[in-house]
Amino acid sequence: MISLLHTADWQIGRVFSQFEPDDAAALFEARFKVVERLAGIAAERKVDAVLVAGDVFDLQTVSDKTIRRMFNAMQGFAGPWLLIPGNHDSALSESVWSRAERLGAIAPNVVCCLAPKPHTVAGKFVLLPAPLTQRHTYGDLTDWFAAAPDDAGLPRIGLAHGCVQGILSEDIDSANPIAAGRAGEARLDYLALGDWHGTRQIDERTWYAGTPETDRFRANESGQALLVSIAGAGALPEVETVRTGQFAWQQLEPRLSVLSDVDELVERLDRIDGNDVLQLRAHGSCDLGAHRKLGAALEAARARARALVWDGEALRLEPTEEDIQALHADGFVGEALQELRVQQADADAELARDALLTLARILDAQGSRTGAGA
Ligand SMILES: [Mn+2]
Repeated sequence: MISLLHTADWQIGRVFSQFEPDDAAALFEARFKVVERLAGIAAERKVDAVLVAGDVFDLQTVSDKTIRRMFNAMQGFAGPWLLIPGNHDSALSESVWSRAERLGAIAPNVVCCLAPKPHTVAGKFVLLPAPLTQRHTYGDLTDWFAAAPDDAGLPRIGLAHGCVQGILSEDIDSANPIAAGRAGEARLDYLALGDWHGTRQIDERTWYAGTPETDRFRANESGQALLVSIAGAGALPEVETVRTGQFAWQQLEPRLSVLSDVDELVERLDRIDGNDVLQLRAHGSCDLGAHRKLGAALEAARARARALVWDGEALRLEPTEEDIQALHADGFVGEALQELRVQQADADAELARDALLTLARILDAQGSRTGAGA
């Protein structure tokens, strides 16, 4: 019986420049923390090894400090860690891996598999790694697995990074291809894959672990790792998913047309907490009162969320007659307001909406100062 913790796509050193600096820093930090959690799970479940299926680092140019911190984060599990490079951290002649070696950052229980040759791990299984030595390859690096000899009837475990052909990609020219059916053809007991950021089963012996900490919107089933148990050579693996991620990334595209739509969105915003990373792109239209309510809910949510990106470009502001009257805009300002309402339907819609919003905001603020607007 062997047990393995399969993970991939740590993308250590990833910079989240689409967010505000404090949020970006926390998300950068979360990628080290999840490695510590993985080490904790491996120790607690007493696995025989941890397999990391590539894209351990996000970039070849991460700092020396980042390299050291990554290996430090693995210290909670003293058993074997087996890593391969992926397309982001491929084993070029000068790479993040050769730098880690020079820094002396790699603990003796950590094996960075930079060449395609079998490793017998702790006398318990044979690991067949398919490291990427360049960012893109067009040959299948797992081709050699079938010819690798058996070792005293030990389970055969493959470790690779790329795209299973015909399943994740119909394109036969896609980079870093892995033949469908490789596990069966190469007599593997389990094939541990990386590159796809969500957990995904390909066949009864082949899985993508997904990234243990979500790093993008539209990464379904990410934020987990796989605990794999194999009774012995030839037995089918039992695979259990384990939750590892802290942050929940969600992308919402609410369409607002009636007041209850706004209320629903405000309720959703009120439930946001510090583990939410949210992107909101609103469509449709709302009146001034609803817009004010939404604005207040957004500001409050922004201070609670880990990150919140609001895109209101496609949201039209449609002040009602009451809105306009409540602004007490008459004469020239009143006419300008009416004109901007009309122009929102035209080519300069964006400009008109911004102008309308600005004007409404100014009038609103003046109104509340003089007590007229309430
Ligand atoms: Mn990749």
